[in-house]
Amino acid sequence: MSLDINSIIKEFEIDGELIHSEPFGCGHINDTYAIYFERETKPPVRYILQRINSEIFDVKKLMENICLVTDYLKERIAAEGGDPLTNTLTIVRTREGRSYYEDKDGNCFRIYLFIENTVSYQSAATTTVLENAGKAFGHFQKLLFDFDASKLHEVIKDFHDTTKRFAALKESVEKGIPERVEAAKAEIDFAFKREKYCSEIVDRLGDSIPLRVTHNDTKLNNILMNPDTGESVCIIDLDTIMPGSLLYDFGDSIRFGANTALEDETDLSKVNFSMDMYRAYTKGFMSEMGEFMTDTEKELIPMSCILMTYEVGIRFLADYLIGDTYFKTTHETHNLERARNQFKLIEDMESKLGQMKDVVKDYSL
Ligand code: ADP
Ligand code: GN1
Ligand code: MG
Repeated sequence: MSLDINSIIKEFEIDGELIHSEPFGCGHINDTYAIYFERETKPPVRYILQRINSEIFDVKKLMENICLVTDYLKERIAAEGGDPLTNTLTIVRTREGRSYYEDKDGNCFRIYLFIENTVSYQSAATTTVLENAGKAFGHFQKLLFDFDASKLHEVIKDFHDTTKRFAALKESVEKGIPERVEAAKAEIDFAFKREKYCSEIVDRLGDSIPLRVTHNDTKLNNILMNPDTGESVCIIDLDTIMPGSLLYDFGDSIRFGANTALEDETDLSKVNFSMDMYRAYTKGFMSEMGEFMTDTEKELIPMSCILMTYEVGIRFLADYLIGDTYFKTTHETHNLERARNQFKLIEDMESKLGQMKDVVKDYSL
């Protein structure tokens, strides 16, 4: 979809003339653009403009969550001596003081300050980056420790309820495009054989696994990092902040960051689970959150990595079967390839589960 960016930006509290805009980043959900404005001082100032995916999100509720959380984080960040303008997202308001603008066709747009001098990694970078990513998400959990979870809307219902995700897969197998169901026989079989994983976290949530405020989409490319030091500057993509389990965040980071290849790599010989990356992330995360975690949470860390990889894998697979309605794709088999990639990673993790448990013990002291 091509956007009339000029007519969108005039709704927002931004001065100066728009001189350039370009699609930006590699997200699977929103349409993201960098937009550049001329200023008296050089270079031009840029912002992030996003068309929020209103097919999957209730935008009003989502933006209420983001406003509440970023306001809270800004206070906490200032109190610990950080910079509230770069260490969390800043929403640019509309001229009417709203956090987003909805056009006459129901398209919803928001603008964030662009956080400069940062990179977002698309695949496993170095152990230093992974250790810092672990620290960053652990610290993020810590900052939100006392945030009242009841204030937040559940923006996507049952987002990490793997049992319901499995039920959705089954339905896609029954009602999906027959040729695609046929083409994905081996992957469907792989997923069905592992149904037992589904209940590992969700059945204990709110019981031996505390309900916390979690990010729920902790891909490495949802952290902006300092390219020189590899340290985290800002955690972004706050769309899915909701009550959840710390294990969701841990497992999701590992499924992306400890993969030796990109998430859509089709040469599966390149897709392996890196113990070094896993160790580095565990070290960083536990240095921030270890003392606050329950024994059950610690015990389930390795399983959470398998589980979150499984959950995303079956989501890619289900989306392929029903004709790619959710994740952005560039070609017909894209979601199937992504599912295969995740399943290869699961096999590798399954063979290393014992070692993964030992690593958690190393950092639990
Ligand atoms: P999606 O939900 O589609 O993944 P994101 O909010 O993660 O969308 O944004 C997509 C990409 O845009 C990010 O991975 C990052 O590279 C970039 N990005 C998003 N927000 C900012 C920001 N405030 N400053 C700089 N880059 C950003
Ligand atoms: C989506 O928005 P993005 O690209 O960071 C998805 C995650 C998946 C991920 C798989 C709201 O993340 O749940 O794990 O793709 N986000 C949503 O790459 O569904
Ligand atoms: Mg993202």
